[in-house]
Amino acid sequence: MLLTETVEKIKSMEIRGAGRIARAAVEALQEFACTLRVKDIDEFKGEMMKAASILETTRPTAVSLPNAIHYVMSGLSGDHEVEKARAALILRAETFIHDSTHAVERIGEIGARHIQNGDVILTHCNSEAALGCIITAHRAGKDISVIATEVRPRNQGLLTIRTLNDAGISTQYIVDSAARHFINEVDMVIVGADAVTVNGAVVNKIGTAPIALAAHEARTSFIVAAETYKFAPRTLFGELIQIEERNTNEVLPVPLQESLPHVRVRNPVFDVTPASYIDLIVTERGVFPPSLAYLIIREHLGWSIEEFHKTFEMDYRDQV
Ligand code: RUB
Repeated sequence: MLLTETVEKIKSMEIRGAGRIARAAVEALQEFACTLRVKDIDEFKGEMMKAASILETTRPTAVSLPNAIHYVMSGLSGDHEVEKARAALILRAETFIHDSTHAVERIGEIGARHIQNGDVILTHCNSEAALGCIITAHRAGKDISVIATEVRPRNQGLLTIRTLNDAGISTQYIVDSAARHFINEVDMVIVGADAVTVNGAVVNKIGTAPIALAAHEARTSFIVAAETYKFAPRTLFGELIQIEERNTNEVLPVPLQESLPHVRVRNPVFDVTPASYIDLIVTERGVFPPSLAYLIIREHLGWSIEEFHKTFEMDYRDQV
């Protein structure tokens, strides 16, 4: 079943990156809804909620995941007949996948306008939104080059350099700790986001914040490419973004760890870049300074303010 498979793939990071995680979860929910055989609407909603909860806990940081699940599950609220509820959910799933794919393309077009001929761009991790900006600028004929980091411990930089290589973009590959060394050769940093909080802070792959600090010190532009469904509505009500810590064997092999009993390995996967280090956030709805995060959460996530308060003060589970 796609649901079980998707849960495993997201947990193991075979499916990774905030946008891809959200689309995969929505596809799994859609397939689950299509194949679910139940006796009545209560059972249908109950089974869908269980599936949604399982998917939502696969990775804790990427806000695109609960936002996407919330959007799809909200389709269930009004209906009392199984087939109508099924159809509403499937329609929402299709809409999310379509809009999400379109959002990444649109971000690429808008972000590419900020890239000038001759620019050297540093990127960290593997973000389809950030790479979209770079590749669109290259396709528009701009002569650009990229510095891509390795991204310890999971080496997502390898995915990035393969994509850039396939696109024919001249790229330098560096270890994460070399970012400061090269920052004066860089015109612009472009990264993606797993979450944007109401105060405009950006949660992204561990190592993003020190790059932002180096860029700030060097007066180098720091741009975040993030779809509006990466903005975190619950931060408006005081909820903090949970920073995932993964298994320490990603950092040091277990036998080596065991041979060092006084050493505790830590493996946080994301960090928080403060709004003051971010010049612009490129979304599919346009370009915003991070100080306008509240506006995006309020007006561009697709809910009216009344629905917004109602839905985010409670869980979608309370509503369906
Ligand atoms: C991925 C990561 C990416 C964001 C944005 O971390 O930090 O920069 O998710 O990616 P991980 P996208 O590899 O741990 O999932 O723009 O593709 O949504």
